[in-house]
Order: sequence, then C-alpha cells, then structure tokens
Amino acid sequence: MTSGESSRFSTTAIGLRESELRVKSAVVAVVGRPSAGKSTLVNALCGAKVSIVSPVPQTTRNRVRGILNDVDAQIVFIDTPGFHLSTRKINTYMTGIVSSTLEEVDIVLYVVDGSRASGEEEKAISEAVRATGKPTVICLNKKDAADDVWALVRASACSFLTGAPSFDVSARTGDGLDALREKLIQLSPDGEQMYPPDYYTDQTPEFRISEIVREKVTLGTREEVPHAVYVRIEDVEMRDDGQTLWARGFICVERESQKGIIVGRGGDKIRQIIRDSEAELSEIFPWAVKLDMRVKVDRQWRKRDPLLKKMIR
Ligand SMILES: Nc1nc2c(ncn2[C@@H]2O[C@H](COP(=O)(O)OP(=O)(O)OP(=O)(O)O)[C@@H](O)[C@H]2O)c(=O)[nH]1
Ligand SMILES: [Mg+2]
Repeated sequence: MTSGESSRFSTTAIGLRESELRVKSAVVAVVGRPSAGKSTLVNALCGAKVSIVSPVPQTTRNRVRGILNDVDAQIVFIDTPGFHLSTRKINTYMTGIVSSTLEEVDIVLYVVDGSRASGEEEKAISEAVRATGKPTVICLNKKDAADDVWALVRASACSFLTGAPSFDVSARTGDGLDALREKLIQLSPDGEQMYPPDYYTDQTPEFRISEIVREKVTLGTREEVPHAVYVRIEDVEMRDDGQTLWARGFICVERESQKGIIVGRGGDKIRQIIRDSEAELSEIFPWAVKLDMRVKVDRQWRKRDPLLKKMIR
C-alpha cells in the first residue's frame, strides 16, 4: 500500500535492527522521449501497476515512484514525463521535472524506443543525461516490435553516451528485464532500505485515483482531448461498512465541446470511464472503490502557473 511521503524511514520506526537493513539500494531516474515505454517498464520492473500507460505521448505528467524489492536490494524508480522539446508552458514544467529528477538520483535509466528512429529529442536527452556524470544504463525498448531501425537507434544512443551499458528489452513481454534488473542492482551502492519491503509505491490514494481516472479518459478519447484533461479528487472517505472506499472529484477539460465528448451520448462515455476506473482501483486497493466524478470546464488551465506548479511535481 501507499504512504504519504517519500522520506527515508527510521529503522526503529519499523522495528528492525540497522544490520538487517543493509542492502544494495539506489534511486533511479527513468527518462526518455514521450511514449518510449518508461511507465510500462517501471511497472514491469516493480511487478505492479505503479504508473499509468497509454499510446498518447505525455501520459505521465509527474514524478511517479515505483519500488523494486529483491532479497538483498531495494531500487526506487522515479518515472518521469516524456522529454519533449516544446515551449508550451505545461511542457516546460514537465521538462523541469525531468531535469530536477536527474539531479536527485544515484543512477539514470535512459529508455529509448528502439522501434522508432532517433531525432533531436534523443540528442537533447542524451546531453542532459551525460551532463549529470552519473552511472547510466541505456534500455532499448520495444524489442518485440523491432525492425530495421533497431540497430541504428542502438548505435546512435551508445554513441551519445559512450561507455554506458545497453540492454535490449521488451517492457511489454518482459523479455530482457532480468539482465537489466541485475545490472541496476550491481550498480547500486550499499545502503539502507528506503521503504518497508512490502511497499511498491509511495503514492497517496488521491493521486492514484486521479491517475487511473485520467488513464481511462485518455484511453477512451482521441486527438486533443487527453491533453486537455486533468483530474482533481476532492474527498476520499471510507464508508461505514469498512469495505468501500468512496472518492469524489472532477474531470476537468478546457472546452464545452470536450466536456460533451467525455460525457458522451446520454452519459454513456463517462459511465464507462467510471466503471473501468472503479474496476481497476478495486484491484489496486484492498477495498471496493466507488467514484462520484463530474466533468467540468476549466478554461485555459494549461496556462495557469499556480495550478501547474501544484499539479506537476
Ligand atoms: N510493442 C511494444 N509496445 C510498448 C512496449 N512498452 C511500451 N509500449 C507501448 O508504448 C506506449 C507508450 O507506453 P508508456 O509506458 O505509456 O510510455 P511512456 O514513455 O511512459 O510515455 P509518456 O508517459 O507519455 O512519456 C503504450 O501504448 C505501450 O503499451 C514494448 O515493450 N513493446
Ligand atoms: Mg509514462
């Protein structure tokens, strides 16, 4: 389950002796172009759904922590938004998250979509990664969809980051992940467990709920709509029966027309989004989850600094 904070736990607080907590331990930034498969990879490495996934670029907007617990290792992955060269305000916030995450971590895991030719963005990310001087692992992803560009993309990534080991994987099928996991553990310094060993993420229930709802909206709509949506959870409450978690909130869009698309004919679309979200959330949490979501227009939200500052962290 989740805790509210990402801070290190004191050994006495969880009742273990210091000597029992010495493990290989590292914080790893997961960075790369939008849609490279970073979130799919973090989920696969952690063995649990930690971060939302969709074919729409820039699905991830925040730092999302996922924890890999092994017998003698604990790795905390920080999934980040896709690095996208754009001057739009929201993109500059997301790129800022990538840069600050690179500064905080022990190791960088640079994810490259091996099925897609490299471009200016790969060059810019590689430069940002190289500038950190931190141990870096290149992960060439989507091996299951590899074609003639694969070898070229690998050569190009390795030439930008000379000396960094590279791994061919499919985050979707799991192919190649054992070797990648081993390498990351090998590079990790000796240290303490940062979280109790049964934790796989540190996200708050509000954040998890808002992300799953946004994922279902993203998967159920097209074109500009996924980018125009944010989800705000106002209240989360345990029902009296102690078995049902109830959450109330808003799906916010920029325009009336987008609201119409999400509500759908006779409310069909929003009902489906809620059903799909409740089904997945009820798997994630140890309780049934019930949602009360309204769709609301919040014009120009992507241009408002105070909201973006609060939302993109
Ligand atoms: N064929 C194939 N598709 C993959 C693989 N990994 C991810 N995908 C797909 O690629 C798309 C993007 O995956 P995400 O994990 O959301 O990518 P991301 O890098 O987190 O994207 P952003 O958060 O938008 O930056 C989704 O449709 C995934 O199902 C893979 O190994 N093989
Ligand atoms: Mg992502």
